[in-house]
Amino acid sequence: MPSSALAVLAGSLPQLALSTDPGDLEHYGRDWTRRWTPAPLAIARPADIGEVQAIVRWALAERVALVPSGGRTGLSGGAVAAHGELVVSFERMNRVLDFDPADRTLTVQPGLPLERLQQAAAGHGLLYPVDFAARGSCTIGGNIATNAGGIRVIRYGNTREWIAGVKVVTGTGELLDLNRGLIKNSSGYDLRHLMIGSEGTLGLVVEARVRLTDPPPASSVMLLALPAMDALMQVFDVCRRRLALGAFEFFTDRALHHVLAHGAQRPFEETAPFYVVAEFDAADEAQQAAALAVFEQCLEHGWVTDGAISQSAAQAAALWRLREGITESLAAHRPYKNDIAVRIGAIPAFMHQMQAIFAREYPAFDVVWFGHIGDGNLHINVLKPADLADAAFIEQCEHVTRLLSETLQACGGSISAEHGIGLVKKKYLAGTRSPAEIEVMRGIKRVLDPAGLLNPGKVFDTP
Ligand code: 2HG
Ligand code: ZN
Repeated sequence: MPSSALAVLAGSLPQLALSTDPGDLEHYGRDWTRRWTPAPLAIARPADIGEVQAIVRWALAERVALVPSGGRTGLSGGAVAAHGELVVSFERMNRVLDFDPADRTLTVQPGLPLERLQQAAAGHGLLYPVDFAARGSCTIGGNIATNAGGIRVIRYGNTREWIAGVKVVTGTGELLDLNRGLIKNSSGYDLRHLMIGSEGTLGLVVEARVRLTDPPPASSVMLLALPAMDALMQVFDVCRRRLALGAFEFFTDRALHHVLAHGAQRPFEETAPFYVVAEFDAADEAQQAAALAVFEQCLEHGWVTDGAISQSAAQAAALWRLREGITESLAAHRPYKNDIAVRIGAIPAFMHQMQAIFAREYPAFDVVWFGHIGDGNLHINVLKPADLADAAFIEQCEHVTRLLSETLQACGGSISAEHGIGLVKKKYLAGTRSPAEIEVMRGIKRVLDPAGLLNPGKVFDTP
């Protein structure tokens, strides 16, 4: 890369705090995937929208690719900079700009961590309801880029539902102010929704107006032990009918094994192949009694063999830790991750098919299933056996992912539910999106980023 180009940028925008420090290049050049060696050109930390536009114009003139960077907690390589790109970190654009009480919206900068956004909403007596374990590190800009989902999608939907407006800088340096907080706006294409989930390939999110809602009702958490996979759907059905569910998550005994080994407390002695964590409204005695009745009904039918219901916020947090601690407990094993979506009705057949494939192809793999049963989003983490070389492991996992992709294609599922395509899943995009769809996506990319400078190589390859 021409270091002269960097000198041009540093000369025209000295306030960018450009860094080429090797520690910074390493730190900002990767996300939570650990497969690529970070090799960015430099790190820029713009402080406002004008600086972001100036960076894009410089990138156009100098033909330098840009990688937007939030909390880099992504699991698909969407924030990886491994080919001399300029990383545009939004960590200095991390403020809440405005609260609008009439519209119940917060206007925020992209580098604001999700947890701080949630706290800001709570400070106004309201709720920003999108939530997941990486809340302390991930940022709202990254959440928008991947249309992040998480643990409360069954009640509140994905990030998309909560973005009332977004400002983006496109690959031509143009600033688009999309939807401006309107609830109804039937004036042509909703470009806001095109930007949400585009993984930084169409525009850089430089500001967002997020919608808030009423604070959550008092809730309790139930942990259930299930003797068989098919019971998952039966338990979900009865919970959905009889409780006001806020979350319905599951994990397997392998996930519990790792999370306990990582320091979590065993909730009860009974062991089982599957576990459910269900959060439900428990604001009054009737709702609490309904939860007990559901538990008893599940026991009677043999769908559940043991369980616990939280009696305090601390107990609820301890039960949630069993589910939310899974990713961290697996990290040291360098898992190969899959984040798939199927229609809820297709879950049992899909799980049976995939379990048969793993048993046939790689019976020695430690395969850890968990995720968001209530919205059809399953995480399948495959752990690297100690005696298998990295390259061989990836090759074997990619073989399984091809079979996974075929299985998904057959049932109309998706190779990415909430983590994005990034670098990790782009080989399999064609199993989820038709050639005609991908061609439309390429056309949109050409309009908004004609020079192909925005996060190139993510989602699909561009010339
Ligand atoms: C979760 O649901 C996250 O906990 C991470 O989406 C999933 O680590 C994973 O595979
Ligand atoms: Zn998830």
